Parts: sequence; C-alpha cells; structure tokens
Amino acid sequence: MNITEKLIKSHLVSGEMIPSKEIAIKIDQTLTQDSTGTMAYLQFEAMGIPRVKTEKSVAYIDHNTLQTGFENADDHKYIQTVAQKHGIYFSKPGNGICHQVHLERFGKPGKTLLGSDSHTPTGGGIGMLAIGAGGLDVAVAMGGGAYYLAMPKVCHVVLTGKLNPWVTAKDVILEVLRRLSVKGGVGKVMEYGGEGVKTLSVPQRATITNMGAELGATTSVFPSDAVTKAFLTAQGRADDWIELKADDNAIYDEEIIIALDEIEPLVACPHSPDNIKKVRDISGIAVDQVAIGSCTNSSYTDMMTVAKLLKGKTINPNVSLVIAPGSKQVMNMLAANGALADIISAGARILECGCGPCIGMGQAPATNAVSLRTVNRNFEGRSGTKSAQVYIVSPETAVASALSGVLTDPHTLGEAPLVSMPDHFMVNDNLIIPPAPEGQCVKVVRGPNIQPFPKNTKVPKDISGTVLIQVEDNITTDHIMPSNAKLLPFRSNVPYLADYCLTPCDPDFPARAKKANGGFIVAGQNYGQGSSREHAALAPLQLGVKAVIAKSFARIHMANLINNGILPLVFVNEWDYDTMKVNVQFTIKYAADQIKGAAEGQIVQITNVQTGEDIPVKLNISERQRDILLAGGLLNYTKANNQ
Ligand code: MIC
Ligand code: SF4
Repeated sequence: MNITEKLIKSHLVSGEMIPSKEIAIKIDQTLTQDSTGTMAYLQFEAMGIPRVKTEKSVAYIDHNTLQTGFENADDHKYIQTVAQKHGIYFSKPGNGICHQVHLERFGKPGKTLLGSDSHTPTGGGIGMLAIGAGGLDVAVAMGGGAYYLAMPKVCHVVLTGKLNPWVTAKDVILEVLRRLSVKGGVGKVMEYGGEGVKTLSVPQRATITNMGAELGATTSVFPSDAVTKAFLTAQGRADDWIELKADDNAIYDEEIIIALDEIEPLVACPHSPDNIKKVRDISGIAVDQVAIGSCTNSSYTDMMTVAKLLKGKTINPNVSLVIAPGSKQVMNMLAANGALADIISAGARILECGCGPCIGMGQAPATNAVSLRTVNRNFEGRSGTKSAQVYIVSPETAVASALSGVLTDPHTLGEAPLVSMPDHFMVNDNLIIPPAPEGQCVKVVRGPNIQPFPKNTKVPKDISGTVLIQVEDNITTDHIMPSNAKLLPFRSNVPYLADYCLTPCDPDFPARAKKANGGFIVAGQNYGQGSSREHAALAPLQLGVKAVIAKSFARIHMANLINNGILPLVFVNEWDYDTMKVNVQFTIKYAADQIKGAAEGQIVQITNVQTGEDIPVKLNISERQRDILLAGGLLNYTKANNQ
C-alpha cells in the first residue's frame, strides 16, 4: 500500500477503497479557526452533544484579529466559552495561524485531521491525513461522526535530486501548479515520495502540502521519517512520532516526477495560483508592497532566512514591507535570538501572528499597486483592493524584491544564507487554554453579532425559479462570499453577509435573488474553488438559491452545498450552459423522485418553463447524499436519524 491507503485503511468506517466511491473515515483530531469556527460551533451546539468525541479538537483565533468593532471580539468570546464547555482546546488570538500552530504543537503522524479551513492539508507535512472541510462536517466529526468523502486517486509525486541555493519549497509547489493547474488535483491525494523527500525539512514539506489546496486536491502527504522525528523531538514531542512510509511495491493511480535541481525561482502572476512564470523572465516589475507570512511561509526557518537577508540593509523607499510570523513560538524565538531586531531595523512593519494581509484583514494595497506576497492565493480582490496585482513568491524572492524595489530573482543577492532547523523550539503553550473539566458549569457568551443561521427544508414537489446569475470558469469562494476587513467580522451573521454574495461578479445579484425569491446559479468549470467557507453555501441559501448548475465543482464547496440542501447539478452537455441565461425560468419537476433516480445514476431534467425544452444534468451523489438533499441538509438529516 501507499501512505494514503495506509492512512485511510486504518481509519475506514465504511465503504470500499475504490477511487471515486464514497468512503467514511474516523476523525482523530479537528481544528477550526474563527472565521469558520463560529458557524461550526453553532452547528455543533444544534446537535446537542455535550463533549467532543475526538482525541483532540482545537479552536484557533487567527483570521479575525483586527478588532475594529465589537463583532470580532464577540466571536472570540463565544468561541472561547463554547470551547471550554465542550472539551475543545482554545488557541488565543496572538498565538498564531491555525495550521502553523497545529503542526508545531498538536499534529501527529498517522492520525486524521479534519479542519474547517482549506489549508488543513498542511498537516500532511508530518504524515497526517489532513483534510479541509465545511464547518458542518467538522461539527459532525467533533460529535464523533465519520467524515464522508470520495475515495481519492493517489498521485505519486516523485522528487529527485536536491534544491539548488535560492530555490525553495514554494517554488516546488508552484512548479506542481504550473504543470497541473488549479483543477489538476481534484479527486486526488498528492503523495510525495522519492529520494528528494529526505532533503526537505518539515516546514518545507508543510509549504508544499499547504498549497496542495490550490491544486484542488483532497489532500497532500509526505512520509513520516527521521526528518519528521527530529522536528517533533525539537518540539518536545518525540513520543508523538511514528514511522510512516509507502511499501516498496506500492501502487499509485498516477505519477509525476519533479527534479528538484531543475527548478528555478517561480512566481504566480495575477490572479490565479497557477499562472506561473519564472521570476527571471518577468523581473523588473516595480513593486509597491511586499507581505511575508501566511500559513504557507511563516515558519521559524522562513523567518530566519528573511532576517538574515535583511540584516544590515534597508528596504527600498518605494516599498512597504510587512511581516507576520506564523506563531507566537516563531515570534518569540526571533525576539530571543535578535533576528527580530534585524527585521525591524531594515524597515519592516511587524504584524501580529495571524492571517492578516492574506485574507485582506489590513494591508490592502494602493490602487493598481503591485503586491508580492508569500501567501497561497492571489484571487482578484482578495487583498482588499480590486485593482491590486498580487504575485505569489517565496520569502527569498520577496526579500530580494523588497530591497531592490522591483521583482528580483534572489540569485542576485549572492550567496544564499544557511539556516538550520533548531534542536529545540521554544515551547510555551501559555496562550492555549485547555477545556474546563466540568463543561456543564461553563456559560457560553453570545454577543449580538451571533445570529441564527439559515436552515433549509425538505425538497418540495417541484423546484422552480429563474436563473439569477451566470458566471464563468474557476469562480472562487472569495467571489461567492468575499472576505475582507469589512465583511469578515460578520461570519456569524449570515443575513448581513448575504447582501454581498457574488457581488464581485455582479453587484446586483443579492437584490435580484431577493426580488425573485430565490432561483438558480449557473456556472462554468471548477465552481467554488479555494476557501472552505461554508458561508459560500449559507449566503446563497439565505437568498433562496435552490440549485447550482455548473460544468464542474470544487470538492469542498460541493459538499457544503449538499450539506445545506442546495443541489449541485452538472451539465451533461456543456453547450447547454449558453442556454441558461439570466431571468429565464426553469423547473425541476418531481424533484424528490429525480434526486432519488440520480443517486442510481439517472439523468435529471431541468425544464425551460417557456419552451418546455429539457436540459439534462447529472447529480453525482451517493445514497447518503441523496438522503441529505431530500431532508433539506445535513442538520435535518442528522436530527432525523438521531430520533
Ligand atoms: C482562506 O484562506 O481563504 C481562508 C480564509 O483561510 C478560508 C477559510 C475561510 O474562509 O474562513 C479557507 O481557506 O478555507
Ligand atoms: Fe489564514 Fe491565509 Fe492560511 Fe487562509 S490561507 S488560513 S487566510 S494564512
């Protein structure tokens, strides 16, 4: 078996391990962050389970840390108290980004991790089966329920050779994105192997598994080996290590070979992580802002490299350099060894340990500005400025450019600095609050920002409505439910958020949907790529959206739609996309019967009310998903099954 099969087999609850067939796995650990966490805990509370049933569940505060009003602080209070009550560890704001801290303090090779954040696969860097999901799926897992997914294909990414100086893990994953695109990983686990693996440290591996999310992959995983053992030992967690490797005769569904020594510094150009060029081919572009951090590149070794490159220098006068170390541990170590002083004296602006600019919480660039970032996503407008041009680069390229003022290949800096992994990380978990032993005494605090979330109802006889919007390929959940410093504080207030749903594509969409009393969304390929935010399903639900008809869907978003009782329909003939124009009225007759038939492989027909013409669509669902849709969503289904 390969590593993926071993991890799945040891957690399999039901189903057969045949690619694309539905399987259910036991979840050992969960993580949430604040922007998806409020909803996950409201849903967990609605399930009425007193204590989490996982081995470890952790609630992080890292996204909404810009407290411009009471809203974020309210959410933090709610999450802290709900966590205390129900047996969940609470990582306070300032302690760092969920994925970085989880890797440092909680992740364990061989375990499963389900997180309400699409970059949860970061844990694959230490041999976890770490998967991103919607909040409701995480809530169910906290309650001891299995996680259902399509058995992925396993793509063996064979790494050969060794990275040259100035070439980084970021460049490796950008190379994978260049080859496979943002759709290339759909339905797959990217399993890394080959001789090159042992040359990569845990933070480097984690950068690669983190950005596997941008491939649309179910997750990515590295073996757990001596390098993993050394990392966990340095974290004071040697006992958490187990070895995990593929059998010598393991079989894979696909294979790609990456020669590490042939990679050069790469850059993802606006506005997609797969729009890859060589840095040297487009160097010289004037840069206004450089942001270093995010769950992809904010480890101790990343930050030490940055500090060494900045030491004794001053950044270019036209550049604003902002740096957010990934965790309190990283920040503490930089402060203790003097590296922070080198960063500060070069002119960098230091941000608290959190997501910050990556999710548009502050540091929105100027109009038309060029911003180089070490983040994982450069979707249009995500930085908070629609006209900004965001390029994704490694920390090394980021510093070289911050110093010169133009996009610069780091080779121009001379000899690459040597940064080694520490033998001991500075361990101080004083911002992690363990749950109360007797949870029933804890009072959950709910401020006015915590609003009830929309719930769907059983499928009606016919599902009718007009097409409310028609959007192109690769629409992200940042389009469907934008996030920025103004909107993120309302993640626990879906009625408010709904007024911004799909507005980057069409500012009139919410008003049109309300006026029409709901209807259908028509979309191209890979609809809903990117973030796991289930608000991208909840906000349409609030506006009465009944079905999305797309050429194809991204995995997490499709699950979120089903969990909320919205039909994810796929065109049988892609040319029918053109006939489903805005304002045209359609109906799905005998919807329940058609949904039942679809689970057995039958085609669903959507009828054009005016012409009577039928459009054939597919609903690629399992029997369980059929029952969830018929019940009007996972909460209704779970309640009905628990009675
Ligand atoms: C993101 O990077 O887009 C986020 C913000 O971390 C999201 C979660 C969210 O929308 O809250 C993700 O990646 O899932
Ligand atoms: Fe936070 Fe950005 Fe990572 Fe999302 S991608 S978890 S916003 S740092």
